[in-house]
Amino acid sequence: MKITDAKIIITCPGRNFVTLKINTDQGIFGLGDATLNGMEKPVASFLESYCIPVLLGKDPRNTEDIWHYFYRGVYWKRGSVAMTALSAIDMALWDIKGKALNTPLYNLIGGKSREKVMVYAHANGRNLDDAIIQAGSEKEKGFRAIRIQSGIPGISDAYGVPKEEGFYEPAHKGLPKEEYWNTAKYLDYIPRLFEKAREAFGNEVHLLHDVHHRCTPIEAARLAKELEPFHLFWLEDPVSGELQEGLRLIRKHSSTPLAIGEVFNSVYDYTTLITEQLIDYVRMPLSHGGGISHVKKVADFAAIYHIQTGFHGATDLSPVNLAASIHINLALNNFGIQEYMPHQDIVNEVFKVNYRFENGFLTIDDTPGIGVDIDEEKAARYPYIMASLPVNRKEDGTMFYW
Ligand code: EZ4
Ligand code: CO
Repeated sequence: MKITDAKIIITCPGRNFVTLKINTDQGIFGLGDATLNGMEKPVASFLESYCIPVLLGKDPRNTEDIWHYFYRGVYWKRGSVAMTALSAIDMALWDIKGKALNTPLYNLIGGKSREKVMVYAHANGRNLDDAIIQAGSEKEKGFRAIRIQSGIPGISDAYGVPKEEGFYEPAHKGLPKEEYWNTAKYLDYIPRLFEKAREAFGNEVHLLHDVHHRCTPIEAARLAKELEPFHLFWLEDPVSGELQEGLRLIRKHSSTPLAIGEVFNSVYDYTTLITEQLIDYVRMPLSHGGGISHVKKVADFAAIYHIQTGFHGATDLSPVNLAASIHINLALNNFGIQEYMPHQDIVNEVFKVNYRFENGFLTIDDTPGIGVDIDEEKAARYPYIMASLPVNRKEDGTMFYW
């Protein structure tokens, strides 16, 4: 079997998605998600100008060797752009493998450890009361787990919290918007939000919260400690994960479970976090973390240290990534939870999906491979529109993590 050609499909049904389509001499094709929010074109360009020419003629069944070719073999390794490209290649090759063997992806990576995948919803409120209302409406839809974010009085933009009703979309059209942040106000507000949430919902639902890397380790330790009485399922990205040792400080002070890794792209971002058991959930998604070949290894490595998975799954990861995530979630023994925000209806006109949400869980059918298809004619109706994630400054103007 040989790779004969490959192409990039960029489409913007409400938001940009980049899809890699790899064709073979046996008429089988595979799809991979190459979307990196706000940096779609650099990934597409790297695939087109370097990866695709290198792939031509290779046997698509050799997923392990091809993965290492683009990771070990290249001199300029890693980075979000290159790893998103490699993720898309790996995903497409596993899709081909499943189709060639006439079996769904989960059968190639261990079979089913469960029939359905627990997911968590997003509730984003303009303020505390609104956040409780939004969380209540997610609960009504059947979700068993809800991430709650809220606007903070005195902070003009809280990341990802829309000012008006509508779809969640942290990226804005055009160049990056500058947002301003005040950690003291945030730290005062959030424990009250979760106190209210437990009053409203009792212990019936799992509650989650995302800090988006905006605390120092000691600030995060205070937050994790003050949230302890409300028994969060997890606190996400409490600090930037760049300094893995920083998590030791949070761990020393609190039993609130921690989740990290949506911006990671290699197992080497995780070695200290996993071996010292400094976190409880790995979040590095298939589409940014090296695809199925690599994320499966990270998940297995985490399992040895009693760490579970909770993969990133916001709407800027395409249906191809979500479907592939469901396959791996079905297979892994140490699956924890999957992030899930439904895509807009027009996204599901372009992508034909094979998964379904019901009562707080996602299921997938047994179509061979990943099981998602793309309608290229419909994709062409929605041309690329530049959009960027915001940058974050402290109130005095200092550039800050987001
Ligand atoms: O900020 O997907 O946990 N989920 C998140 C997401 C990410 C976006 C970035 O593109 O933090 O909302
Ligand atoms: Co996050």
